[in-house]
Amino acid sequence: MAKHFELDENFDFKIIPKLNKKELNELSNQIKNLIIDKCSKFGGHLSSNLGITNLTIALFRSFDFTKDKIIFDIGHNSYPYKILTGRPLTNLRQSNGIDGFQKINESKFDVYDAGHSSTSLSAALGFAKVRDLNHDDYNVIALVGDGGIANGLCFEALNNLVIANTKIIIILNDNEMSISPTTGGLSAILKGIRRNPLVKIIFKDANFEYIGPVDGDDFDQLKKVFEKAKSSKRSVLLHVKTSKGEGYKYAEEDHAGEYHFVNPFDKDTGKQKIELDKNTISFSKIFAGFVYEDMKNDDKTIAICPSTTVGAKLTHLFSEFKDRSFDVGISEEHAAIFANAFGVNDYHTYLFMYSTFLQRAYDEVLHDIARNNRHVTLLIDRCGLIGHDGETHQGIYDDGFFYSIPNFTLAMPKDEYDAKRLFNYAKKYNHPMAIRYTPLYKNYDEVVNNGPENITNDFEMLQEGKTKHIALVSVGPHLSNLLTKLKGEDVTIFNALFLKGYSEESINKLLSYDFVYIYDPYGVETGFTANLTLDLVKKNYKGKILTKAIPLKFINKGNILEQEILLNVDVESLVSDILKINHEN
Ligand SMILES: Cc1ncc(C[n+]2csc(CCOP(=O)(O)OP(=O)(O)O)c2C)c(N)n1
Repeated sequence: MAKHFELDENFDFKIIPKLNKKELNELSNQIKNLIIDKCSKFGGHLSSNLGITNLTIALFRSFDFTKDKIIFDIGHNSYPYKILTGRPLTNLRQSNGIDGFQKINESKFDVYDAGHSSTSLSAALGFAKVRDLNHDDYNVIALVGDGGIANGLCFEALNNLVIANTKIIIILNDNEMSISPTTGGLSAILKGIRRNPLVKIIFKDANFEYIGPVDGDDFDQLKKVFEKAKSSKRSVLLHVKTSKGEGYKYAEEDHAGEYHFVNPFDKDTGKQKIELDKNTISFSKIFAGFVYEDMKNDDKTIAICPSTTVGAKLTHLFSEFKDRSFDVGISEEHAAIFANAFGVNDYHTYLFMYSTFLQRAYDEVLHDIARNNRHVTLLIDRCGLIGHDGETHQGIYDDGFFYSIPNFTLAMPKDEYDAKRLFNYAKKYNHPMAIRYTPLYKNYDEVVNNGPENITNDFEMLQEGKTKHIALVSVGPHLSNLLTKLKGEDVTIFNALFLKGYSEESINKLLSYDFVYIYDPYGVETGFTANLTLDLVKKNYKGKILTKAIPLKFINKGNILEQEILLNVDVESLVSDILKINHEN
C-alpha cells in the first residue's frame, strides 16, 4: 500500500533522508497532486512546480535547510519547497494565503524575496559573503532556470563570482523551457553540453566546478552530485535536466507554455476556466491584432517581446512574421536597445512588455529610446493593480516613472475604440510613445464612443455638466463604469487618453471649473495625478484640486476589487466623493 504523508503545517522534512526510493516517489506524487489541486482552484505556476518536485525532495536528502540557504530564482517554482517546509499552499495567492513566490515574511525558510527573474545568483553571492564575514558554515544555493540564467544579471553575477573568493552552489534547472521553449544561444549551448567537454573545461578555468548534466528525477544520481557539490572547495554549477509539467498529462503535452502559468482549471479536462463573459475583453488580444494587421501592410514594422509572448497573445503573430518578430528571452534591457536600433534605422518597432518587467529597462528607455527620439511604440501590458501575483508584479509604477523621461508620450485606452485611436496616433506619431493597458476591460452598454476617429492629444469630453462646478479627469477602463454611474449628474467628465504629452489646451479647459478631480486607479499617486496637478498649479488654477490614485507603496496580493477598496481607489468611493461635493458645495 502506498504510504500516506500528512502534508500539513506540521510536516517534518527531517524524515526525508530516511525514506526509501518507493516512499520518495510516493511523496513526490502526493506533492504533485497537491500542486495540481491548488493550482486548479487558485491558479498559479503549474508546470514549473511539477517539473521541479523530485529535485526539491532530493535537496532535502542532502541539505539541512534549518542552516543551509536556498534562493529560488523568480521563486515561482518554490511550491514543493513551501509544501515541505510546512506550507501546504493554503489559499494559494489569495490575500490571506500562501504567496506564489518566495517571501521572507512568510517563513523562516524563505531567505530572499523574489518575483522578477535572474536575481538569485547576485543574491546568493551576497549571502555567501555574509556567511564568510560572520565566520559561519553553511551552504548557499541558487536554483535558476535555463530561461533565467540567460539574463544579463546572471552574467554579471557569474563574472563577479569568479573573483569573489567564496563558494556558492548554482543549480541550473534546465527544462529547455522558459515560459515557452527557451530561445537564444545559451539554450543551444546547454543542449550541446552533454556532447561538449570543452564547456566543462571553460567553467573549470573560470574557477567553477561544472557537474552534470544529471537527471533531475533520479534520486540516487542527485544524492551523489549534491554530496560532491557540498564537498567541493570551489563554486559549483550543477546542471540538472528536468521536464516541465511532469505528472499532469495536459501540462506534459504542452510545448507552447500554456500551462506554465494557469488560471483556475478543470482537473479532468485541463481546460482553464477563464471567467470572461462576452463583455469582458482582452486588451492584449486587441493590441496583438492591431500589430498583426500593421505588420501585414508595412514591412518596415518590427515586433519585439522579451519572453511573455504567450501572455501577450503574440503566438500567432510571431509564427506568421518570423523574420520581423523577436522573442529575445528574459532580457528586457536588451529588448529595449534592440528595439531602439531598429528605430534609429527607420523601422517602426513595437516593443511589448509587461509594466512590472519594464522597470528593468528604465535606463534603456530613457538613455536610448527617449534620447534618440525615433519611432518606437511601447505596448505596456498588465498595467494597474495586478491581483494575485502581488507586490513584485504590480503594474502601477510605470505611470510614475515616465514623468522623469523626456520625449515620451504616455497614453491609456478605456476600451477598444480608444485602443484603435491611440494605436493609429502612435503609427503616425514617429516618436517614442507608450500605450499602457490593463489586461482586460469590461464593456458597458451605456457608453457610446462618439469621439472623432482621428484624435489629437487633447483631453476628450465624455459628459458635459450643467455648470462649471466639477471637472472629473480620468483614464482607463473604469471611465465607462463612471459614466454609467454619474450619468445626469452635474459633473463634466474628461477622458484624458494622454497621461503625458497632453495638449496645453487640455489644461486650459479645466481652469474655469470650481473643482478638478483627477482620478487614476491604474497608477501611483506620483504619476498622472501629481503631474496634472503640477500643470494646473503652474497655470495658476484658482479652484480646488482633488486626486485619487494608488498610494506609493508595495501592495500585497489579492483580488483586484478588494485591493481597490483597501486603497480607496475603487469606482464607488470616487462616485460617492463626487456626489458629496455636488450636494455639499
Ligand atoms: C524580469 C522578468 N521577466 C519576465 C518574467 C516572467 N517569467 C516568469 S517565470 C518565467 C520563465 C522562467 O523560465 P526559467 O527560468 O527557465 O524557469 P522555469 O519556469 O522553466 O522553471 C518568466 C519569463 C519575470 N518573472 N521576470
